[in-house]
Amino acid sequence: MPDTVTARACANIALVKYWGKRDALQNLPSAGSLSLTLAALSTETTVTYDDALEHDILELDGVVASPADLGRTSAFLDLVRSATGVGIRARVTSRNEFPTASGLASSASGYAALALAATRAAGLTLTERQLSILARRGSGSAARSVFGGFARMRTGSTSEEAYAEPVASPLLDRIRMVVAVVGGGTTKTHASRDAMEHTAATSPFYNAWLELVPRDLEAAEAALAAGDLEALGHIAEANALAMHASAMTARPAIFYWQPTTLALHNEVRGLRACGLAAWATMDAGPHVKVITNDEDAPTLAMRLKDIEGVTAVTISAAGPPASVVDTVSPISIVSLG
Ligand code: 2P0
Repeated sequence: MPDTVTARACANIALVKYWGKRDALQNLPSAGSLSLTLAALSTETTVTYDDALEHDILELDGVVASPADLGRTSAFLDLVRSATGVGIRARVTSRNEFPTASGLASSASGYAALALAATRAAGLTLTERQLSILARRGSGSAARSVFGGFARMRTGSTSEEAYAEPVASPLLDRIRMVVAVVGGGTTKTHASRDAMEHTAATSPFYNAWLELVPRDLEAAEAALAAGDLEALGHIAEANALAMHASAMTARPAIFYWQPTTLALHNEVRGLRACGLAAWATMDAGPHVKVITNDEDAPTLAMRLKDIEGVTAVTISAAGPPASVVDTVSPISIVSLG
């Protein structure tokens, strides 16, 4: 059994958002979702099981993790331990290779990389589908980061049916996302886990959101199949705005927008009116991600970085699936020594 495994996974940005659960314990989503995995936003995670440890240890970006982050990671590792029957505690080191101070730290890439490293280090090789189901238990969006390119999340009627799977599209090679970071990543936001629960519980628009998602998914998948970036972009932008409308109408409201967020949306709409491929999406924070193509991405990046309050701009192509990057087994340690 290898002792130490390092895995890498990329974050993903949803084109049709996941916003609400039907079962918080199993982390089952209320509706499907559709995403693009991004090469520029990756996480590398190393897991070592060590029988000398009395409890799990977690280091995030070079710093000892908070008790809350450690607790969530330990609960996730318990799922792996119960699957393997191995009770040994683990040392987990995770590093986000994201644009500096981006505030885009992602549970999606984090739990996808952890699911892969933790199972392989325990001697367990899961299928991609099993890995996606396991990653979902850590974070719903992580189920999608097991895959590269476009991924569709299924709601399923049981835990075993709630997994992501890759979606082929002729758009894969030329689609780009331009990520515009607002406020240097320092802006405090509501954690998405609590925010989606609060929205589902209190927004009068939440049912409308749930009715919309299957329609947007069907239209987005048709656009992917047809290679129609314009149709995909319009659906993604409208879907993100609908998600935010449901959050804003929660009581009390969850409001992720900053003045710079609105300025970015206006710029994207203006550039689109001038003929550029540009559609905005955003998640549980003030940052704006612009769906575009390889040709228009550099122009967009130049325009967006000049907007007041934008602190970083990154262009990303589609990213690869989660993968093991390094394995150190006890045998190789002996032979090296
Ligand atoms: C998404 N988000 O589809 C949506 C859009 C944020 C806004 O998935 O509670 O951190 O861990 O399952 O995965 C963020 O939610 O939530 C998210 P949990 P997660 O990307």
